[in-house]
Amino acid sequence: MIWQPEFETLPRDELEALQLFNLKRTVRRVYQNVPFYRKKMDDMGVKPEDIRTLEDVRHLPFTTKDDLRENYPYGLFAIPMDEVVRVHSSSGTTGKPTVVGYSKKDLETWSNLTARVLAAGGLKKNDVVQISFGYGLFTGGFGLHYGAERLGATVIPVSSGNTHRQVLVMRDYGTTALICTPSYALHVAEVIEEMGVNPRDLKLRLGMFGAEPWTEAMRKEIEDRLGIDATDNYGLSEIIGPGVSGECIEAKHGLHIFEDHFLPEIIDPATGEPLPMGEMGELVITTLTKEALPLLRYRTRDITKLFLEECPCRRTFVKMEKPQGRTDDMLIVRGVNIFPSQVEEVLLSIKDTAPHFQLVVDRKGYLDTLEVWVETSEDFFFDSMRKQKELVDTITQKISEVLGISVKVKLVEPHTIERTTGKAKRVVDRRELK
Ligand code: DLL
Repeated sequence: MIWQPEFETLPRDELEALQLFNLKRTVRRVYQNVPFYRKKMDDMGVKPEDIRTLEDVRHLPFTTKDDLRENYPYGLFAIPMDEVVRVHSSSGTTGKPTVVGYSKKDLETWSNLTARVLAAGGLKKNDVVQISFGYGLFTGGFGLHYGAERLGATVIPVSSGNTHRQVLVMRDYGTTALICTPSYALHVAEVIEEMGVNPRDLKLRLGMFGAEPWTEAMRKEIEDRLGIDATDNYGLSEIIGPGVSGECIEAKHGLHIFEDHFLPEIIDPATGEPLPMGEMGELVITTLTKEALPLLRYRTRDITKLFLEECPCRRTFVKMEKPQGRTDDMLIVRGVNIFPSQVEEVLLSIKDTAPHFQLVVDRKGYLDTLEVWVETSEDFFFDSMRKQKELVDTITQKISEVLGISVKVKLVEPHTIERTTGKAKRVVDRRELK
């Protein structure tokens, strides 16, 4: 099903005319209302009137996560706070996450966009949807919740965690569609087997997964073990949350970007130069309709490519390949974004540790684990076991608090963490995306 066929199947020329109209409007709006953008554009000598074609987007300034942090919390908002009806936030470095805002109309748009994702993944009005993304500041839970409701499905807002209960809910409430991260879906499959629940007692038929990278092999495994059709969807808080792009169940090949709301570009991450269609590079997005937090050329740091192909689903939107990597050191562990610099800041605040550490990410079964290996200072290492345990406890508590997920801390002897001549190797990622 296509949720908004009047937009999703627009002929390309009409779509581009709509994009240009909204691009001009967005540029005018940020120039007038957001001092940050006015200054950036003035410095570059660009005026809103200079935007005459879609290609002119390349004359506009980029926006980065750091820009959002520097203007924390509300500095880039383009409407007065009394028109902001919701905020969400994404993890960032210590103390300064990225805060994003929505107007009433933005929430309306967002519900339609996540309804599009779900409809593209095969969801129908008579489905029972179990939303196992976290509800709260993270955009996953609420974002997809409103889309599922908008579509008219029955929503179970179970949120994340307690897998045993998730399985019971799934069986007893007759869940037909599961919404979470792909790694969690595999974990759910595992727990279903452990609990001895007969898959035939479940009504599950669909899964819409996102918020982290996954592969075709993982899709196949999820589909086989849960007996469902699984589709991928992508988004990021800064742009809106989930609802930026989604796969259609007909092709399961590339994620249609909702181009009537987002103008995508692919750039060379090193030079910032735009790359032609089909080349791999960093995805950059300009929002076309956002009111509270419109962003010009937001650098997602996600690596992908764009391609246009006639799709059996009839959508005319450009597709992006499943994103597989990032240009920065951000890690996604159990769906939570983590920067090594967050750990560094914590360690720097604790006595007796050396500023040498490594994050070791692995996968036990289907769940990500995060170990933090920390070197102690020379004089500390030979101290008592009791003192070592105290130190481990302090570090564990502080890091878990800052990252928002549980970690295991291991103390290692001074000078055991590999030193490199260039960039420190802060991350050892042993997860194999099969
Ligand atoms: O993860 C929004 C979301 C929620 C998307 C639920 C889909 C479903 P953030 O926490 O801001 O927002 O993280 C955004 O996660 O820049 C990518 O690196 C990564 N990411 C999101 N979806 C995918 C995906 C949400 N389908 C960051 N494949 C993005 C690969 C993804 N990576």
